[in-house]
Amino acid sequence: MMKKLLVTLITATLFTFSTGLALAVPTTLISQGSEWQYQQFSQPDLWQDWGNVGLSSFDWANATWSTGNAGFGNGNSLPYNTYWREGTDLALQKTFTIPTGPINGDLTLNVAADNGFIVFVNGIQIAKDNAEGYTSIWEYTLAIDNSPFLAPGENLIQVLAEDHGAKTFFDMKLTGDIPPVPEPGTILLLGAGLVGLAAWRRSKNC
Ligand SMILES: [Ca+2]
Ligand SMILES: [Ca+2]
Repeated sequence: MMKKLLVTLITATLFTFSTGLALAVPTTLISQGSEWQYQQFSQPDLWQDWGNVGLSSFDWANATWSTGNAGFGNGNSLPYNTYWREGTDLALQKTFTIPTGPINGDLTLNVAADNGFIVFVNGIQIAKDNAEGYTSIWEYTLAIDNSPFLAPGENLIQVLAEDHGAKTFFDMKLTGDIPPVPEPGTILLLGAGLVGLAAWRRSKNC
């Protein structure tokens, strides 16, 4: 009778716990319209040597940061929150928090950019593209392998955005499947289950 009860309790506990881990929920790590630190610049003009543009193309350490919400743009084709002057480029940075780890599978990066963008996370380049013509929400949908560069806690994202004339725009969104933090009740139940399991094994060995 006691053994049956323990086995039921352990089974229920492990099922609850594993179900909680498996049901990762779509989580927005960076949302559209987020607040960023940014600096506009025209030297160097990223477009002049786009193929070689990388993290070191901008002096991040000595930047003069302003704070503004995406989208960054001009004109009125896409509504924007922060003015980005034609013909200049943008450096942007912000931190985002991964509440638990690990993430299940790839992240999804959505970008709207006129004309080009490069994204770095924790110093590693994860995306780069450039196109003529205006952009749209979302012109780019990219699968980003999460494993090499992301960690639970605070992560740094940096972006170089390029314009080479007329209208400008930049905004992005980063989403992923994040396992929920187990509820305290689940942890207690798991603890009780493990204690029960230990007691049952002890009684079997006696
Ligand atoms: Ca430019
Ligand atoms: Ca443009």
